[in-house]
Amino acid sequence: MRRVSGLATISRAVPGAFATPAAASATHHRLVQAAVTSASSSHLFSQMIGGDRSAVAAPPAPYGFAGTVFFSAASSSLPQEAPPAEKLLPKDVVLYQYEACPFCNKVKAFLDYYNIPYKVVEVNPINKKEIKWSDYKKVPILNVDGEQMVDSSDIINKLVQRIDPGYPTSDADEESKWRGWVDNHLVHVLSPNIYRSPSEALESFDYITTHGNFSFMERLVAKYAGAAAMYFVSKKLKKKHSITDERAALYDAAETWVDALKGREYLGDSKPNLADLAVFGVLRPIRNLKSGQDMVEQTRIGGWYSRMEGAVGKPSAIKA
Ligand SMILES: N[C@@H](CCC(=O)N[C@@H](CS)C(=O)NCC(=O)O)C(=O)O
Repeated sequence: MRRVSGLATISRAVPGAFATPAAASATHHRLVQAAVTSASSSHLFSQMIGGDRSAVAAPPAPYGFAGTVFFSAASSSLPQEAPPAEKLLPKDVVLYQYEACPFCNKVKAFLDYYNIPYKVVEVNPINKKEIKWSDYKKVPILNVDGEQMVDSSDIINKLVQRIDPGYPTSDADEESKWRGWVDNHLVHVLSPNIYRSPSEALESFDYITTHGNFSFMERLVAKYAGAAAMYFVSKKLKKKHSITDERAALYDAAETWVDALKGREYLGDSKPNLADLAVFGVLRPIRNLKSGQDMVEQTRIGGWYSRMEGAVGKPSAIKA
């Protein structure tokens, strides 16, 4: 059972700490994106590896992405501002992850959107040998030029300040509030949904074991034992988070998010902000599961989700 619970990667919905808010203006975002695009095309096009990794259909391991950001786009920045100082560019970014982990996908949505090149190490959830070197026993772990960063929201907070020191920060703004909602509410709705019934639990574990780092035998055992275990665990999680009807809670969360957009393309207005990236990131692993399909069919979230897919792009990565 200990081993099985180690496989239940999606069920670990631990709220993250928050710090970086951001009422980043559309202008600010445009500047960031412009710099990213120019930097990425000039430095890193050669590293681009194509790869469609839409949730279930994705190939087993990581892909990476190419690009690079880094510059200081302070509020006074002009579009023709010089590119970021070379010293701000991360040279080596490695993400230790589970492919189906919502927190890891949140970090990846950020890296992909900002075209930060990264390598991915798929961690075996049973023995975790790939992260034996670290005292932190969860994923994601991001190594940025040798510095270990942990906890998805903290990672994003640190990265955004590093690549874009002018990014507005405040604990009290709309962006911060919705990032908190992702970690404190949305993630808790996911597990009860993807393990709702025996068939959905099996579908989820088929995805997890197909895309995760398992040995042949682990994969066989985990698919069925994991699905069975998580079916029961999800009922406990439901209770713990006071969820009575898990699908209703998922639809409600999706509608709540659409309401938060107030008719805007993104929460960040004409460009996604960190809250858009967080919601998109945690939903991406479930999008092609039955729960994600139901969510898109039964709520108004589909339009925004498709825009996010376009804005973030298809993740591709370099396997470390
Ligand atoms: N607050 C953390 C939560 C991370 C987390 O709970 N990750 C899960 C995977 S989704 C994990 O590593 N659980 C421990 C395990 O699998 O043994 C974050 O936002 O990064």
